[in-house]
Amino acid sequence: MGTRRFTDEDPQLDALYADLADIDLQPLWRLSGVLTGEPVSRAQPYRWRGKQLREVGDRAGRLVPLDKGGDRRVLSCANPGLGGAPYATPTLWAGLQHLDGHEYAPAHHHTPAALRFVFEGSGVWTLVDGDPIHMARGDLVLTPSWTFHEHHNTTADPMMWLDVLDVPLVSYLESIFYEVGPSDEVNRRTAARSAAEQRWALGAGLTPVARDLPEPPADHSPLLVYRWSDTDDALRVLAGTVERDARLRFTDPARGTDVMPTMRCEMQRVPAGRTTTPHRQTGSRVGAVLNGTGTLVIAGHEFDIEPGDVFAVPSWSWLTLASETAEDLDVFTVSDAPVLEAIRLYREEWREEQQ
Ligand code: 1HN
Repeated sequence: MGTRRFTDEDPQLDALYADLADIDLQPLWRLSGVLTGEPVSRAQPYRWRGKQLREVGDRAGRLVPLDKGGDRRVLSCANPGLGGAPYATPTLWAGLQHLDGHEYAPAHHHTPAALRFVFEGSGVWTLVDGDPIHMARGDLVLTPSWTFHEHHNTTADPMMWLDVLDVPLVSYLESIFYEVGPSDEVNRRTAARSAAEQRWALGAGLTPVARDLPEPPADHSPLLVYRWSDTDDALRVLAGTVERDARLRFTDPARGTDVMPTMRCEMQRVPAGRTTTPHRQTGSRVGAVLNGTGTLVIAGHEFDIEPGDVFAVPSWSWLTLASETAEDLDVFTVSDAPVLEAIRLYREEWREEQQ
């Protein structure tokens, strides 16, 4: 008997429960919580402080060497509601990666998709299937499922960035595959502009046409990096036209869809002194503060935020962002919304305040 045994005062019913347990069956009429009126998340609304992440990241950099085996020096944001799992939300991994000056993290690939978001610094190159992508502050870099990726630091200074992956989702679906790179060769290539940008970041709405151009990959955006200068310009223009906050979605330039099948990436600018309309959606989100300070309210829990902070928003939890008056608040978010949309479970709503 491996399953739960229910009991009852009626000896006949009790005997039934004993027999059910013997053959690993459970009576639905005794189970509670199978269906809830609306989503209930085990994840807690949570905020990790950028200052603390930087401090412990630096210490890990001094104490923990990078092994040759493809290891990464990563500190995972572990949501206290998730029973000790190293996950920020039930579907998303968020972690801070530290690469020392001149260090090299060798190539590997895995079925979980990853993205990098840079809070500060520059000088690390991530090679995605050999294409060298320079990483700098505010950049979003994609390493889609099963693409080989390696990181190397050309400077003498350490660099840290945020990694977000769909590891918990792929793990739950029992579909993790992982392999180290095809050779031990250390590839320290650099390039002024990645091949992906030379083809897919020519300018808004401009797509190259030639007989010999390969088709874009079917499963993810062919553009592997979204530069902060472009995002910042777009936010500035958009913020000038909206009442409250400007929100941009990072999209596949070939198809207009989300950048990867499992993760939606957005950047939100809350102009100085403004507050967003409370919003909630099914599925969970991870947020990262790039600029500005303010207040974050998740399901009634209030957190002050500043650059470098990372936060977790559980499914169906109201989220409000308020910037302080001094400067604009720029927040990067990742959600599992493309997955929920694909299986028709996505819902969202805004709460218009009564005034
Ligand atoms: C991974 O492969 C990287 O390659 C970073 O940089 C974080 C977290 C969980 C599993 C694999 C990387 C990761 C990871």
